Amino acid sequence: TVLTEDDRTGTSVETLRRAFMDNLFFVQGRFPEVATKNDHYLALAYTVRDRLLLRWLNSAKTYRDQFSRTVCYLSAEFLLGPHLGNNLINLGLYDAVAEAMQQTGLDLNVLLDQEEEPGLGNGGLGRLAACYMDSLATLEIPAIGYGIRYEYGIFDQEIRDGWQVEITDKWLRYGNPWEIARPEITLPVKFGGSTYSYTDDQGRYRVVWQPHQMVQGIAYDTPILGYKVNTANLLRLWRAEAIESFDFQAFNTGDYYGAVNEKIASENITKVLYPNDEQLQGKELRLMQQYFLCSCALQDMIRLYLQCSSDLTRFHHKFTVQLNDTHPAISVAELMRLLVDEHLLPWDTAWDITRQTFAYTNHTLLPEALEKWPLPLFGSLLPRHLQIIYEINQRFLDQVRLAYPGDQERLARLSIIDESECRYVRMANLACVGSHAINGVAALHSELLKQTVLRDFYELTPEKFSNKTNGVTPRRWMVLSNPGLTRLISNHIGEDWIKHLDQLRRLEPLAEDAGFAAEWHAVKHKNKVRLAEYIQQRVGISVDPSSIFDILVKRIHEYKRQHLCVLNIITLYQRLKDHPNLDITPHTFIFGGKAAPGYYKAKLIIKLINSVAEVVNTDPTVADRLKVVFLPDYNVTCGQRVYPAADLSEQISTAGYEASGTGNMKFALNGALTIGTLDGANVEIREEVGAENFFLFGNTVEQLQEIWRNGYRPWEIANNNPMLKRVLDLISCGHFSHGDTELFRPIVEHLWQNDRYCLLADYQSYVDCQEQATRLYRDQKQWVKMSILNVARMGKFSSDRAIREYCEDIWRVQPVHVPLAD
Ligand code: 26Q
Repeated sequence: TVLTEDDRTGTSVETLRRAFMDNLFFVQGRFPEVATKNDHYLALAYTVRDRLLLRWLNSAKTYRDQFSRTVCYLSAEFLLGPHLGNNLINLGLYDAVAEAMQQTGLDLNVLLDQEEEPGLGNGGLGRLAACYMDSLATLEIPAIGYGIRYEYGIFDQEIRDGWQVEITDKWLRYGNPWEIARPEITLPVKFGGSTYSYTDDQGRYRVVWQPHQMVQGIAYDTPILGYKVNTANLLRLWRAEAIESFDFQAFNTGDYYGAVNEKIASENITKVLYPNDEQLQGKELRLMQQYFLCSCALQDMIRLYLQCSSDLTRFHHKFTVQLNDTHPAISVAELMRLLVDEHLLPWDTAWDITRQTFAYTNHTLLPEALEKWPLPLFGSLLPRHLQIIYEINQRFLDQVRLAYPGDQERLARLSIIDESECRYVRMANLACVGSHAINGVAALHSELLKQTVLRDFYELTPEKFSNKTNGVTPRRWMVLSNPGLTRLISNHIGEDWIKHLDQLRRLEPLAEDAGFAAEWHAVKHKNKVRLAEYIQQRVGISVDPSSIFDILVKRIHEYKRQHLCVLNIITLYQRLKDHPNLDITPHTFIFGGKAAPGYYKAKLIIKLINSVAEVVNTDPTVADRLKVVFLPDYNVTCGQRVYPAADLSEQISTAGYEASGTGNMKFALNGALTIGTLDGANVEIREEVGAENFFLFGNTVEQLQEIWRNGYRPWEIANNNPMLKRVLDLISCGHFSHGDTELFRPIVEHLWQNDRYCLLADYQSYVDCQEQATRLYRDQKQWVKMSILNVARMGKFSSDRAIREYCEDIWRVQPVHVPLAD
């Protein structure tokens, strides 16, 4: 018998083509002759979505029937990147759909380019959450990601006259086919007001929170499919809306405009994602966002729990909750409030449940980046939570006093309330006290955490601490973005590596195979040609695909030291000016990254890069040997073009400042060699790929500590290094700023006088290492061999490995297989 395929679930080319035409007509409402690119994109997205929903509903049913233990990943950011291509890869339908589109006279690549990426994150932390959602689904772990559905994500970046200009990210403008609104899943969230207490008729002490404002959270669900499994997990993002209850109307009697204003105020809560450097203090709306997320997420979990059981004392058996940094740390107090005030559990029972529910991941060592909220602000917005935090703190400090009698200073450091100058709530302390597990994101970072920012907590409860080195998903960051390399690898070792990245080891013997090396080189070259075309089209600079592509893409921050890379570029430029016939390796430097809108120095670094680019790119003496490109609006989509085309990956942060880095992993997995410091996950990457396949430079954490202990004097370094001094002077004298000697003064002056991030201390080592790397690049045989060995040994950095470790050590959760019922 011939089974006809269902148009909504079938996977043959013919069915996909028919389903697409059907959606074009009945969803988009278009005849093919007049359909736009966006119509085509949406028709295809809905075609793919139908196949997703089949798996999603089966997953949900399986989990519900089995009351499966579920991971909840709480994060203020999920930086997903475009869905279409990734879903096609994970469904195993990429080639079939490409074929179906071709038969329809369309180019799948053009449709893929139509998708506006959901930029619901700043950078590493948000992207990590997205990689982890991919791995959770691929490993068949029941999971829910809880986040915020920002109406405007991270701003779009334009470069005007070399400066960054921020443009509102209207990502929802043309609709979002990947989400399903759930207007029936609506939860109330309170703000402000006051509390009162009384004793109820059963003699229980009760606290009532009478809020000043109430909003509702509405769920928007996006299915997250695993790779070639039926598991599709839930990403549930919340949008804030006004509650128009009868009370609300009565309250505003006769004041229609007042009522509308309250509506607008409520909806502001999920309007915009905050960039990550903004001075926290006084950012009331940010605290509202964080609490809004936590309250919605925890109420939702309790709602789901009560559908199957009425015994909340076992809540932590059903759910385990990971806090992605301290942004959702108010969850600790919120779960206590829900359990004690609303579900009437005794404090001690609630506290046991709470601590067994939460685990906390720290992503930073910068002390000034630790989240803290002024008490008056906190108390006026969340009066009940402040009481709860006081109670938690009092009980906690009683224990500390027992452990360390008389140690007042330690008590003050451990306290959730900072009483030093102004009073603050310290969110990291709250997260530590309220969690059963605490982890850093790379081995070095986890060690430094124990020695510095979380030292007292480590000494108190060492058993809570562990390391979980970050990872990235090979599906998006290799299979989707680098099809050429994926094909080459799979032709030689099969496709298992996509789910078991350790298998890349099987490439090692091929590093000696000349034929394989030639193919490897050809793939890289093709990727570089493609990036060169994009650069030409985007910024009008022509770059030579056989030059070394030396790439630094990440958020702009002083500790990441983009300007150290600039110092080396000017050094090279200077040497070429001094010796016009100098035989250097043709070199293309490519930068990308956004600066937080309020971070002036970071924006000035962008201006510096563009100013140096302007001079270098138009100077005939260096023509064709040195090019500098700043790619505007670096985001996930741009990353997918950039990583596969890199020869050299710049990972040059000051040792001890980059918690992990994940771009470093994406580059190395795509065959770039790394020039880097012993910082974050660089340390482990070097360990894995071998010191001989990694360009190491710069001072170690210990050496830098020593330098500061002895009194760091950057001006002495500059005065004793003629080339460095010339480079700094060249910037100061206005060579890159049309004679303006003021423009870059804040950068250069800081380097001379303070140099907090030790650029000058690492300068010579960096320049030497750069030279060594570029010289080696001329030996293409050797370079390609090192590139192959890098990829072969990068298996550890799959997010699948990271998620397995979280599952075993922290979450104690197991896979649940989802069958496809038809
Ligand atoms: C906080 C308060 C108010 C407004 C914004 C923020 C905020 C938002 C985002 C603070 C920090 C962030 C993001 C931090 C981040 O991305 N950290 C990076 O996390 C990666 C994943 O673990 C690491 O690889 C990077 O090393 C780390 O810098």
